[in-house]
Amino acid sequence: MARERRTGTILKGIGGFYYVASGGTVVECKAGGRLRLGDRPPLAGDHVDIEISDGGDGFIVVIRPRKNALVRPPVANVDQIIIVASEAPPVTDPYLIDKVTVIALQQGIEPVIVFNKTDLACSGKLERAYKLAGFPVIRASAVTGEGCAEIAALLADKVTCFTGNSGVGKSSLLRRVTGLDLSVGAISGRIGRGKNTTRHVELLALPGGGFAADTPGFSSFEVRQMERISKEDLQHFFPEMEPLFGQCRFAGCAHIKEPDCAVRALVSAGGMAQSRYDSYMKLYVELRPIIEWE
Ligand SMILES: Nc1nc2c(ncn2[C@@H]2O[C@H](COP(=O)(O)OP(=O)(O)OP(=O)(O)O)[C@@H](O)[C@H]2O)c(=O)[nH]1
Ligand SMILES: [Mg+2]
Ligand SMILES: [Zn+2]
Repeated sequence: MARERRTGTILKGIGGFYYVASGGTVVECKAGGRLRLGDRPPLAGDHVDIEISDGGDGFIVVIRPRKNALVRPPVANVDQIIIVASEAPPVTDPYLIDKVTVIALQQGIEPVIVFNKTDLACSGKLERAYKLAGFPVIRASAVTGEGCAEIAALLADKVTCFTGNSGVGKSSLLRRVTGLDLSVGAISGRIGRGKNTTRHVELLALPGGGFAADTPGFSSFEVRQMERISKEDLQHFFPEMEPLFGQCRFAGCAHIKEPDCAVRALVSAGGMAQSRYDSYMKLYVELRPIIEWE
């Protein structure tokens, strides 16, 4: 029956069809019955085996094991998340950056923080906070092109999600870096819709290899993702705390108000940004305790 069997990467799923990048083309596929009805439906970013029938119809027959999967935006096999932030309006709330870095690290995804709109504002304050934490930081401007070569180099052969509060310049940067016309998109013409909708993820096949998703704002990183993290695990997703483990007076120190806490001493000494520590405390209160009554 099958004319041809191939492998590929799902760019987008919409209305029961999946658009699979395979060998330089995009094949419109349906999911085989078992996959469609299973509790793990195909996601953008999935590596799949497809079969193309004599009539030219594509079917996804196998989803390869995922190295990770984000809930919202729904995308699998993500290598890095580029968090776009800005000190010019709309100014980014550092708590939102910290929430995304925690989710990324928990999923084994490398976070990169890009401070955009440096042509308008760039105090360097937030930049220092993230350098202290050990994250890669890039200064950029979609207007002057600052940082764009660096971002382009990061994208090659990887799957990257761009996130950040609305208006921060995600689409502008992606357009400048890749040269792609994002308002049209590689496959949206075929689907017959205009711009990306916020409810769907579309991976763009990049001219230099790799894929990128222009995901909607931070709000799309739903709390559901955080539910898998316990209070006690949270400290492991703040890399600047790591060297201090075992140095607090109490073995089970939560680094909140215990005496002789090495983490709080680090914050006082300027080795951890106050904004990062504030985020830790805020998240600590929000997360569930490690004891679960299930
Ligand atoms: N001055 C300046 N303006 C920028 C820069 N980057 C983007 N802008 C402007 O900021 C506005 C928002 O940019 P977008 O690229 O649409 O922002 P976005 O993050 O994609 O926003 P959403 O799609 O709503 O999440 C536009 O008017 C851009 O022209 C920059 O580096 N410098
Ligand atoms: Mg946008
Ligand atoms: Zn402590």
